[in-house]
Amino acid sequence: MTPILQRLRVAILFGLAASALPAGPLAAGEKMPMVMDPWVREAPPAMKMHAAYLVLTNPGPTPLSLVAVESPEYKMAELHLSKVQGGIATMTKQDQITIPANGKLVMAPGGFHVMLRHPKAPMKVGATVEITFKFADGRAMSVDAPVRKAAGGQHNGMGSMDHSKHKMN
Ligand SMILES: [Cu+2]
Repeated sequence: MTPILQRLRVAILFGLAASALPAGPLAAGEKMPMVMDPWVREAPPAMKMHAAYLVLTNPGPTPLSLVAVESPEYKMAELHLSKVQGGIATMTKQDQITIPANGKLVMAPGGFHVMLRHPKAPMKVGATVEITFKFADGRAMSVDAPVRKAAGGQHNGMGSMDHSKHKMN
């Protein structure tokens, strides 16, 4: 990536982070978690599951427990973790994911992701998906994630697993 593109990308990341508005009560001195670079991977129209990826940072001094996700564009949303076991890609629903104090949770192809199920309308590149994150302490925050194609070169790689071949457990 050229330096100019790199700077542009950083500016875009900051713009997206700023759009993550807190939706719950916030105690004095507490800092809201931030979502950076959210995106939803475009899938063939027949596929009724889409994965969303992003980085969630916890700037606070206590661990944060992410317990649920929702999206008005989908009938269902779940927290998932992809793994490869014995050469088979599997993904499992996570009841909660802990984000360490002053740490971050990276949701990326091949690992944690938001599993969006049953889109209410076709989701193509250019569409926007609203995702709400709910935490165990009652706080919630929403972000807008654009639908994008998978990054170049990842199409057949381990990092970009095809959810239609996943075994659910
Ligand atoms: Cu999944």
